[in-house]
Amino acid sequence: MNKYKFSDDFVWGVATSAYQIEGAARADGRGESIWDEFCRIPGKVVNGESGDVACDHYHRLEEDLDLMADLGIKAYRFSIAWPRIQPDGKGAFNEKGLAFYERLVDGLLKRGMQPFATLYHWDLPLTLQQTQQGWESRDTAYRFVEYARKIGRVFGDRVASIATHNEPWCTAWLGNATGYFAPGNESLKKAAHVAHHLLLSHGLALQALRADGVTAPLGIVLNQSPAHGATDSPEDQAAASLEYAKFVRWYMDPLFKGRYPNEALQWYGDNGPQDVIRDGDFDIIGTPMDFLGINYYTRIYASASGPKRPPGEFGFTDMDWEVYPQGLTELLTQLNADYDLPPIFITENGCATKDVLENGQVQDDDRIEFYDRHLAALADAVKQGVDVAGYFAWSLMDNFEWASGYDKRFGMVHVDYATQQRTLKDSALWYRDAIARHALRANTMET
Ligand code: IFM
Repeated sequence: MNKYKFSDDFVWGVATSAYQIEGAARADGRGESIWDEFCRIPGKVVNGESGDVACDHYHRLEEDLDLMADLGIKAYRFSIAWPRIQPDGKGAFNEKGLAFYERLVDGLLKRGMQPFATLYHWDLPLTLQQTQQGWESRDTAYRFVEYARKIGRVFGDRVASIATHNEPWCTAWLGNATGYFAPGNESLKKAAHVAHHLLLSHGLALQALRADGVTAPLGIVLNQSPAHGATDSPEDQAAASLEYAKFVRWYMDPLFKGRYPNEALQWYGDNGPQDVIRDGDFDIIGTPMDFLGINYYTRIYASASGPKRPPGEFGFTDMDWEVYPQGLTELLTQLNADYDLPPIFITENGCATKDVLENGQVQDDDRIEFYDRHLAALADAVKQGVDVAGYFAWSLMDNFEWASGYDKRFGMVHVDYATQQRTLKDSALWYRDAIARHALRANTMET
């Protein structure tokens, strides 16, 4: 028996999102999103870049699907751009936008890959932001349900799963507390209100999709990390506990326990969600899910005396995030102990590295090492009883990394943005091999 052999039905996938790869920002009736607008604000995105063209995936769909099939990918996690489907976020649906995702879903199925759809990966139709302050408004949750139901009606019997939201923490916190992401608000209260409406929209959408007879498994995707104090001091330990409550429990507790964590509520004080919570909301939010998606990149390293650099035993990525594979095992076993969970998918995991394309090759050994160690950490969690059904590498290809523009490369496929040429990095070849063998590199295996 080798130590890191995965079960035959383990889902090996790759992930992307619409705004980060599609480009074709004005094609076929697509409406504008808050990210189109945000990218136009000077200073918000590195080099003033945007997703206008990105990887031009919209026009290169067949080529990209072939590439995935050649790698032996079993499942593809993508997001649907709400502004392509419903340009103003309410009212008429856009048949041409739907047709693109029909080609995508059918193209995956034809090639034997499972489509894992996400409804919202941050590209809110701009009209909803301009006319009703986007997710600050409870009504946006109902607009989301309308859009979700349309997707359910068209794709509900063809996709392998539907996730409502990708990383609501990013939408709420980075978009509304720090202003680092669209729409660029800097208000704690707005962030708390937005988070509540995102959770509400998730529960409402699940109920509506089920009532409509959608058979695909339904869930949500959360970005999560374990939190460690920089020292054993009670102050640092308390700081870690608070960060965990704000980052992980703020979403997990409402979804699985019907409340926000007190520790974080106290920290928010008057800026919390209390003004927008209505009777019955937690029952809606807690609607049972068929799966939970977890995106894992690094751990939280907390100190009561301000930011401290973690030790970085395995180094740091090009985002300057600490590589901390064992955090994935810790996170998964902790969640398993704290909540009554449905099956889990690791819906994103990966790293940005400084890749160089030379003689048609990208030697991204650090990325291979990263994937290898994290998959081993995942396997350790499975051994300890956590039900993990699959893993999606972030990302299939280099793409628009939000406020970091095109500077940060997360792909296992290199994209030359001037020519749109795709080149398999060494990590893609390694992944192809891992999928074929259902196992990791020889050096992490116990024979
Ligand atoms: O690129 C992002 C993705 O959109 C959401 N999860 C984290 C990735 C890397 O930052």
